[in-house]
Amino acid sequence: MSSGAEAAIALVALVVLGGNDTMNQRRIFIGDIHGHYDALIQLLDAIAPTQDDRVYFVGDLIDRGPKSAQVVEFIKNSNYHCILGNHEQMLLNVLEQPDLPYNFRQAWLYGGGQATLDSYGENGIPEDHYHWIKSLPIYLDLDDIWLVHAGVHPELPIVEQTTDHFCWIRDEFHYMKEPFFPKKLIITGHTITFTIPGVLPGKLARGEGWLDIDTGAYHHQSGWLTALDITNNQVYQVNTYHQQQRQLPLDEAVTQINPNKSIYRRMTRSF
Ligand SMILES: [Mn+2]
Repeated sequence: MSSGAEAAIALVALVVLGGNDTMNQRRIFIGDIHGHYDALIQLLDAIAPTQDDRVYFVGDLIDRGPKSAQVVEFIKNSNYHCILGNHEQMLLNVLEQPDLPYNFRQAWLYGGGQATLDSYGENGIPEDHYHWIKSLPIYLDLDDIWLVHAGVHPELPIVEQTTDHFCWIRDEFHYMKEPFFPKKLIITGHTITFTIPGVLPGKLARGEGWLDIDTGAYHHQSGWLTALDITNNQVYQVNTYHQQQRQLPLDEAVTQINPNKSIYRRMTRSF
């Protein structure tokens, strides 16, 4: 084949595929892991990311589950991307603020922090892990996708929003009537999907301009850890309780939230 013909075919392939993704390059998003290292490894075995794929974590690598230290060590040494979750934020607050009020310290320890400390053993959290966690961005703008742990405040410009908004928000975000970004999908973790009315354990949740992939890996009512291959609209899941694993199309794995239904409207706070 002439090089001119090859170039023409390559151009057609580019036009057909469009966007950021090519068939050889997947973008994969992984929900809150919460110390479930074994499930993470099982999930990555199922996905088998190549050097060309890009893998993103939504934060909350640590706390509650048994192997937070191993999860941090693994992701820190990979070429994957990760953003800050509220559990990493709590850990940083406890480590950095010796005068942090007692109840904040306790909130972290009882909210899963004790399991993280236990996973590090008597030597504690090594400095390189602390610096790596501290370096995590609070969001990633991937052009057509905006990755953030919890969401955004629907009524504030991005520049006025804080780490607390990005890491903690729930209802105001989930019951937005219109997408925050006209041309970006916001992908989050943080709120276990089945805590949103109408969503069953294991399902992803999708609303106006957002998609929540935290299916509650640590929670006894679910146990599902989720990865989303958004390039191919495939969902991979591993269960931390019975190690079951499954793969299904996104449309079958997601529950659509309708913010105009009364069941959702009554949960929206006024602000
Ligand atoms: Mn979480």
